[in-house]
Parts: sequence; structure tokens; C-alpha cells
Amino acid sequence: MNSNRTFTMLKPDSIEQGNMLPILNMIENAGFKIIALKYKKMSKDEAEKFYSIHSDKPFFNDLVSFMTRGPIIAAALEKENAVEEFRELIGSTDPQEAMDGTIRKKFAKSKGENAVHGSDSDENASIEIDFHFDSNEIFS
Ligand code: IDP
Ligand code: MG
Repeated sequence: MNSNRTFTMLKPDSIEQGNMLPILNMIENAGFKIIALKYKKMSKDEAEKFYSIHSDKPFFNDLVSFMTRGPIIAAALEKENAVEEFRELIGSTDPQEAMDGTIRKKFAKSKGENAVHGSDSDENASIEIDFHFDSNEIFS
């Protein structure tokens, strides 16, 4: 377990709206080091697996079709206390509740299409990094 790492995705809405570079800029300016980066489209299978914890939620099918309708940026990030600090940088799930200066406040349009993913624990950060990256794709 590595408490200085977290995992993020720039979701399809961010890419579609041309916010890829501004969001990556905010992440770097907040002191996160990008140690792995991938531009890819998730398959339905991958998205269902990645979000399997939400499989019984009413929004699950919408979430999977949203996350597979276009490419995402997947990234592993490094910073002290990365998981918590990155959750602070992205803001609340619902952009209407997100604080000023957060990524979701600035770029998200709705609770479903909310610009970015951020791991919620060290354990999940590690699982999610391994889900998207081989060890030789990580430059720490
Ligand atoms: P998080 O991304 O802030 O950790 P989670 O509760 O883990 O939020 O939900 C995962 C993702 O599922 C959210 O980022 C969002 O895209 C979607 N989602 C969560 N709650 C809702 C909802 O009430 N309606 C529609 N989509 C939702
Ligand atoms: Mg979550």
C-alpha cells in the first residue's frame, strides 16, 4: 500500500469539452507528479469492472455508457497524502456542492458527468492504478 499515490481519470465530458490540458495543469499546479498517463477508451467490460462497487445503484447503466462513450485520460499521481489531497482538489461528486477552486466546480456540469475520478482510499488507489497500468508504465 502506498499512501502517496492516487488514481484519476479525466472523464469523457472533459475530453469532449476541450478541458484535458487545463485539468492536467490544475493537477500539476497543485503539486501532484504525474507518474503514469494513458489516453484510451474503456470497453463496456472494463467500465463495468472498474465501477463494480456501484453495480446495484440506479445510475450504474448511465455511468457505464457515459464512461465508454469516448476516450478518457487515466493517470497515476504522486504527492504526500495523495488520496485525501486529490479528493480536496476535485471537490464534491455533485458540482453544485463543490467548493470554489475545485476541478468539479470549474469543469463539471452534473453529478453524473462530473469531469474527473479520484480514488477514495489508499487501497482503492492501488487497485485502480494496477487496473490501468503495468508496473513498467509507471515512472515514479
Ligand atoms: P465520486 O466519483 O465522487 O467518488 P461515487 O459516489 O464514487 O462518487 O460515484 C462514482 C461516479 O458515479 C460519480 O463520480 C458520478 O460520475 C456517478 N454518480 C454518483 N452518484 C450519482 C448520481 O446520483 N447520479 C448520477 N451519477 C452519479
Ligand atoms: Mg468514488
